[in-house]
Amino acid sequence: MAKTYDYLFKLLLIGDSGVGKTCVLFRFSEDAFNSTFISTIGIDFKIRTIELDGKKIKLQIWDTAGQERFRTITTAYYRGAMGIMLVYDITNQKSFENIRNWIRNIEEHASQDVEKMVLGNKCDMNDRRQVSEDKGKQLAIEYGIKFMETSAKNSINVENAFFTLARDIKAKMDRKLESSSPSGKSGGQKLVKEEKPSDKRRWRCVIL
Ligand SMILES: Nc1nc2c(ncn2[C@@H]2O[C@H](COP(=O)(O)OP(=O)(O)OP(=O)(O)O)[C@@H](O)[C@H]2O)c(=O)[nH]1
Ligand SMILES: [Mg+2]
Repeated sequence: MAKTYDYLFKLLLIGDSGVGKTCVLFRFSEDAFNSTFISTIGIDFKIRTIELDGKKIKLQIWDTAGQERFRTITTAYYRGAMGIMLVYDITNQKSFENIRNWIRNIEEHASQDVEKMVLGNKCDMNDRRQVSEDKGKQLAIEYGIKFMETSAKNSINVENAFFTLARDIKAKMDRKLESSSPSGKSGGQKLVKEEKPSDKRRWRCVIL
């Protein structure tokens, strides 16, 4: 049977409640938008397979609840993430200030070399803007991570954001595969050769 994907990337969406994480993911996975706010309970996920450099990348994207009461559950998902989207709402200053706290959570609970990206969502609501695009850029520069303003509603930069994050993860993984021996360890991740009698030989990256 044909292999359905070459890589599996686990991504995570975090940020305050109401910033639009679920909507961003819904736009990316179903190309649709819903203006009714149904706050996420705990955690949920969607799958979308994309293609990069002729390789099929299966994205398993975990959508976390922003509400404080779910923090224990959602934090448990940080460790397995290869990429994390930090989302704030450009019409909500507090959600932007909290990005620093979300980054601290990542530093505490995620793998050290996790790829990160900051998204300033709801950029369709310029008239209600509380955070300038420049402020977003500055913050991202300070932490050395990429930044984009998005709109799940008007479908601005959503594809771009996920493709960029996936490309960065793939580039990092390819670099590691090139520079490591099968028993080599790098940055907490061990590269192992997976051999199954029925399957072709392939490389797999496991987080230890
Ligand atoms: N105008 C506009 N509204 C948006 C956008 N994205 C989300 N919203 C609205 O913002 C509200 C919250 O969106 P959600 O995606 O549910 O927020 P969330 O971050 O998942 O919230 P939690 O699940 O509680 O953490 C909803 O009413 C959405 O319709 C956007 O890009 N533009
Ligand atoms: Mg949600």
